[in-house]
This record gives sequence, structure tokens and C-alpha cells, in this order.
Amino acid sequence: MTAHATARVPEAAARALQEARSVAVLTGAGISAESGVPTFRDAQTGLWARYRAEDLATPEAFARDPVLLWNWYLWRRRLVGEAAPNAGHLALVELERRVPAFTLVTQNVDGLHRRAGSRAVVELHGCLLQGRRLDDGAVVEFEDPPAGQMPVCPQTGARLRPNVVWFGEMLPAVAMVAAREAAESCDLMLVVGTSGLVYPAAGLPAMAAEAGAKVMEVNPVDTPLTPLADWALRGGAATVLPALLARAFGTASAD
Ligand code: BV8
Repeated sequence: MTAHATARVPEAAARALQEARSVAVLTGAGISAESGVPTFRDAQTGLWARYRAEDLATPEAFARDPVLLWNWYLWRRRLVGEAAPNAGHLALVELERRVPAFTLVTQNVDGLHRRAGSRAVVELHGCLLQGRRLDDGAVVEFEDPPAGQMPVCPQTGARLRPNVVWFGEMLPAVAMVAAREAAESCDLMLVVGTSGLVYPAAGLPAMAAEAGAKVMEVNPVDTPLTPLADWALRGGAATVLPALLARAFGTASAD
């Protein structure tokens, strides 16, 4: 039975976090919303409003129109470049310091968890700050190209694709193994800011629950994952996560 709570964090939820020896966190685009990075399903605004993200984030779309795809990713890179980690990202950095075993599995490609200072980060869907060489698959950092040009590898000049996982593509095996291990070995899985629609990432909370973990969801609204949760903390991550840590560890809350 899921205990719903608004910004007030139930004592039992705080105690579960305080007593957890191994915590796995699964984050989605919602944790970056309060950094000004639109969520995956709200991102299509302005000139991108006429496209569905699911239709753009595919190998077919890139093959059909690499210029359009790169313009979409360069626009998102600029959004992310102007964004800063928020109190929700920072609360997870604090949590990592307090828990003996901690893994942060993210579906996000914005790099904000690493910028916040999280260390044990598993980027299931890659990172849009990196490119991948089309000829040999090597992953490289690159500067935004001059307007109207496509990014190329600064070392070899090879054409690049964004280093992200598109729909219909396999997730990086190493990342998926690490994510599964974290889900199956944790006492508590925190599910933050995800609509729970994209697999295999959305299957991780069920894996954790089946392995005996407690599940705690942080989201303003119910999702398909809510029935799995022992606690559903209703609110924005930048408010709820600091409040949760304050109740569990007595740290300074965002309030
Ligand atoms: C795979 C990178 C094996 C790119 C992303 C048919 C053919 C092929 C595949 C499939 C198919 N049918 C189903 C599939 C599987 C498919 C899938 O799941 N599709 C869905 C749409 C049904 N999955 C795949 O294709 C995966 N690969 O399965 O390979 C395979 C291979 C071939 C054939 C079959 C199987 C690859 C999936 C990876 C796709 N790449 N991103 C890019 O970003 O450009 S996924 C994309 O969605 C992002 O990574 C995003 O993170 C992710 C999930 O979305 P969310 O993070 O949850 O974001 P969303 O906007 O949806 O929700 C935000 C949430 O935050 C909301 O709940 C909101 O309430 C909440 N929120 C808002 N504000 C706040 C908040 N929460 C807290 N605080 C706030 N302030």
C-alpha cells in the first residue's frame, strides 16, 4: 500500500533512508526541471514544438536528417550549459556521502549529476555533452561548431553523432549491468522525476522491489511506478529531497 505524502516527509520514510545500508537512486528528466532544463516530454517547445521527442531520438531520424538532429541536440546542449544543478541534485550528492553503498542511475543525458558532484553515476542513456565518432565509435568531448556546421572530432575530424542511446538502440551493457546490480542489491530504491515510461530503465524499480527493497517515489504526480512504491512523496525534487535528508540526517533543508 503506497503511503502518499505531500512536502511533509513521513517519519517512516525518513527512518527507512537513515537505516538503509545500500541505496540505489533512479532519476529521470524531472530532477532537472527546477534547473530550467525542460523534461523530456515537456521539452518540445518553440520551434521544436512540432516534433515528438520519441520521433527525433532515433537512428532513423539521424540517418534521414543529421542536420535537424544535431540542431536539436546543440539547442539542448546550450540549455544544459546555461543550467546549474539544483537542490535536488545536491541532496543526492549529500546522500552519497551518508550511505555505505550508493549508486545513482540516471536516464538523463544532461550531465547535471556529475556537475553537482555525484560520483557513483550510471548514465543509462549516455550524455549529450559528448559525441561519438561515426567511423570507430570512440567517445569524444567537442566544442559547439560554428552556426550551420555539424560537430566533428577535434582529434581526427571524423563526423560525430550525439553520445546518447536512441529509441530502438541497446543500452550500454556496462551501464545496464551496474544498474541491475544496484537494483538487486539495495535496501532502498529512490525513484525521482521519471514518468516510468521508457524501458529497460523503468523496469529497475520492480527489480529492486522483487529483490526485497523498499521503494520511495519523488514526483509531483502519480506515475505507472507509483503502485510499486512504499512511499510516494508528492512534490518537486528540489524541495522534497532536501526535506527528506533533513528528516533522515538532520541536514539543512532547502526551506
Ligand atoms: C531498448 C536519450 C532494446 C536520447 C532516451 C518498439 C521498438 C523499439 C523499442 C521499443 C518499442 N517499444 C518499446 C520499446 C522500448 C523503448 C521504450 O521504452 N519506448 C517507450 C517510449 C515505450 N526503449 C528503447 O528503445 C530503449 N532501448 O529497449 O533496446 C530494443 C532494441 C530494439 C528493439 C526493441 C528493444 C532505449 C531507450 C532510451 C531512449 N533514449 N534518451 C535523448 O535524450 O535525446 S529516453 C528519454 O526518456 C530520456 O532519457 C528521458 O530521461 C527518458 C525517460 O523520460 P523521463 O526521464 O521519465 O522524463 P519525462 O519527461 O517522461 O517525465 C518527467 C517526469 O518528471 C514526470 O513524471 C514529471 O511528473 C516529473 N517531474 C516534473 N517536474 C518535476 C518532476 N519530478 C520531480 N521534481 C520535479 N520538479
